[in-house]
Amino acid sequence: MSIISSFEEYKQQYQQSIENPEEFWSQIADTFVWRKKYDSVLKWDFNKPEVKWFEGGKLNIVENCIDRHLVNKARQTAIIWESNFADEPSRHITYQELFESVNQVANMLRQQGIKKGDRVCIYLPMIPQLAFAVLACARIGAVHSVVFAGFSSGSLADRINDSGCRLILTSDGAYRADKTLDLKSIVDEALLKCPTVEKAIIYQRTKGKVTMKPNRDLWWHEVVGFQSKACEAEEMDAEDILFILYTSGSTGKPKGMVHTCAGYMVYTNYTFKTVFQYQPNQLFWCTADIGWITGHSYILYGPLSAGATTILFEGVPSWPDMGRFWHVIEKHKVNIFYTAPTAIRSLEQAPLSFVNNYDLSSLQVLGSVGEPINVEAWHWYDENIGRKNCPIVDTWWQTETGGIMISPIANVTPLKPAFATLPMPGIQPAVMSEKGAEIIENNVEGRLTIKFPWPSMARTIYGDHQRFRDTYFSTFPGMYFTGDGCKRDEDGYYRITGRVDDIIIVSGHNLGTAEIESAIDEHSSVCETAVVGFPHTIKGQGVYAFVICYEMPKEGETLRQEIREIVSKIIGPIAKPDKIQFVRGLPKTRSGKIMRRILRKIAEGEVSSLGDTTTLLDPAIVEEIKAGAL
Ligand code: 7RM
Repeated sequence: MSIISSFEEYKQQYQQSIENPEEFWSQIADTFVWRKKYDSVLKWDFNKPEVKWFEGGKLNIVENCIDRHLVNKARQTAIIWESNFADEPSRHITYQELFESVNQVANMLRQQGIKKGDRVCIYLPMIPQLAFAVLACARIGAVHSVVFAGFSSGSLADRINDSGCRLILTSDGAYRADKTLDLKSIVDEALLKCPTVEKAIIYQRTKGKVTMKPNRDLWWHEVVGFQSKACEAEEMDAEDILFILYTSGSTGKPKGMVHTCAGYMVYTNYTFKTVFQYQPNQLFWCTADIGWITGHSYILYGPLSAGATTILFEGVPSWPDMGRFWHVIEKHKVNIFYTAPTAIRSLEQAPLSFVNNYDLSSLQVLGSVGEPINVEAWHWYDENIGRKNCPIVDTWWQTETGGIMISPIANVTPLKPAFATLPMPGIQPAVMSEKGAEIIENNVEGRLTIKFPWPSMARTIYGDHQRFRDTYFSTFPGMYFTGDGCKRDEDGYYRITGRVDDIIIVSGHNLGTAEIESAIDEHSSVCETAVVGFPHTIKGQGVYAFVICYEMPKEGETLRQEIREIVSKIIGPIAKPDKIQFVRGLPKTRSGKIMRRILRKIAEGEVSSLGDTTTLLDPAIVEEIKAGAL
């Protein structure tokens, strides 16, 4: 499969991928190491739903991520680890070293009785051992379930129990900016409620005091260090489970999304190389945590299967100061930088000197993921970080999709700020009306579905296939429903407007909250906004905006008036916020997404029943917003 180097080529390849998907994907699959070649490329039935890619094929994803690179790249750096502490030396881990470290952990797991198919929970900070642990599981065919090391003991216990993990890999503590989090005590509390966990392996990161439970807890350095550096990889079927990753559901019970070996490998590798136009010897940095799908796919599996050098960053963007990202880019000469709008908007609040102190000239491509990026933040990123010299790939995808679905291809797709632009080859989006009919024309708006399978789609929800079907395949029978709303403009470009449960209907007009937010963000005093609907006696629903300003306004009325005018100008008078509350922060999930469910309750005046707020980044901010509600 030739790489795409012009927009013409993209269009041609897209066409081919739709006309003959099996031929298209088998050409890409043939670039990997298979122990046995697959018998069929694709079998599918979205009504069940059942999807099988590369059935009959046998492989191990770690042989593709590490072993095959040892011939030419044994001494090339696979992972650069950058500490939470700017003055702690970074670690350069070569492919050879990665191979040996992964094998030692894999041998330890086998010694503890972990076999193919067993579930292993990984609850570790962003340290090299997290990467070793993930790949070690994959090497022996154990199913990894990474839980972001910031979740509470209750959330951790729920996830462990849902998939029946037999073992957990964790650490004494985690550093987060100037704080230390006692991971081990969180694990201890969780494990009181987790009967399936037989062993806990503890890595020493913070050297804090921990209590070790006899017969259950083992120190990492005591059980890993002496292991052999060679380890036979398990032979896996293409459709064997590679991992489970939990994503929050609307009901509160997290969904264990199941990803399988071959399809996930093929698609994350393909999209990594295509979207970012990755070239050998470039340095790639994705700032996500490995606890999220973005980290799984674009810190580990995508870059490593491509033989790239990937950065693993333990720290936060704002500490020791707001220049940390830019410092790391200068220090390592990062070429491709992939981050989230929430990070961009928070760094935008700092004086520009934090950016301008650093030499960012190594940057060639910028990426964005996680939320719609508003036009204003897009321009800030383009001008101040990319110096108008780097394409921005606004990549739309989900935990469920495994890899990037709709996105520009760097230096190939003509960009439009805030548009995820066009589908990747092989991806067939459809815009659906509320009544369930596909809208064929352009210049439309509706619900985003995908009508044909792609290799890295989730196969089920662990232990609950019925819920998988109900959530994703029943709204529009025979199609995968993303839960997102979108617009398709006159050029066929997609703009994701947010979750459809984030749509407000004002006097019969459908308004996407993201669109209103983007308009409000255009005001020069506004840093970030969250918009929700609230019951309105005349209009049905009214628009309630929670607004963060660079500086808290002393007298809000003038600013409120200006904000209303901007919205009126950009979208129309219908979208003007009825209520504008200035806040210092917004309730966010730990991956940086606004929890509109909570804001909606506040806007509705139902403050007594906010539901579960334990997965919030900063629960205190909710109290503050409640107190100031209009
Ligand atoms: C990768 C990831 C998925 C949801 C998705 C969207 C939103 C993600 C974009 C975006 C607009 C984007 N997985 N989303 N990327 N919206 N533009 N480029 O974030 O499972 O955690 O979230 O995130 O609503 O459905 S996720």
